[in-house]
Amino acid sequence: MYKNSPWTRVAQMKHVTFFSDDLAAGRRRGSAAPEGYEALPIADGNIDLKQLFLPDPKASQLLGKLLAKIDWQQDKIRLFGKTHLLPRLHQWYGDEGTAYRWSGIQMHPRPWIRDLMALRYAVEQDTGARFNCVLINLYRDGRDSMGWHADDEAVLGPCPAIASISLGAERDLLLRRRGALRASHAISLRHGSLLLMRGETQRNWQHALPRRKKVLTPRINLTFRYIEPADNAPQ
Ligand SMILES: O=C(O)CCC(=O)C(=O)O
Ligand SMILES: [Mn+2]
Repeated sequence: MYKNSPWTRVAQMKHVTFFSDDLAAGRRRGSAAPEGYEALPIADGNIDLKQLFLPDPKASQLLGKLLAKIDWQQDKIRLFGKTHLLPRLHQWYGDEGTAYRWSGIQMHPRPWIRDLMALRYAVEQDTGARFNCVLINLYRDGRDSMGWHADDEAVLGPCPAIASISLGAERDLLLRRRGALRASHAISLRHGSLLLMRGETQRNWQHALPRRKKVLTPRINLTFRYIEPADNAPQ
């Protein structure tokens, strides 16, 4: 059933528990995946994947341009009274009024560059969702990572659509039901893929990008989001 599917890995990964009732519950999911996307059978959320959103050579050209053009920054966060460098670099682009704050880091949007604007329109066309900002992460190699979290900041609204594009090294994205200690799905995110999280996904699930020491090459991930612009926000 899962032959040639990105979800195959779930069954193969020993530390992963696959709740078979997710499949049954998956039938209760809300709206269907956009055309050309494969829906991950999770309960109480919608995660859809298009493996070849950007086929090569487009994906590789974009990877090269972003690696060179983005003014990457490495921020620090405070955890349990200690300051740590984030294990990745990042940058934030968006329309005016889309400042974003998470884990104590305030990001002001840089004005769109042409390649990112073109990508934004392509993503909007393909998914049917609207986006006005993007967080771009650079994982320099498999030692860089992102911890468990949900993209559930209030400015994103209660059921945000988040479009996540991966370029470069293939990495695993883990998903776990909120509160559960173990991952219950792993998705292998390939070069040029687009993963769309929507509906109640952020409310019910967390995701993480774990270290993978064998990965020696960089990966860029872009998550397009929609924030109600600050000027129009209710007081
Ligand atoms: O790199 C990824 O695939 C995940 C990125 C992510 O979760 C985020 O930027 O919030
Ligand atoms: Mn996230």
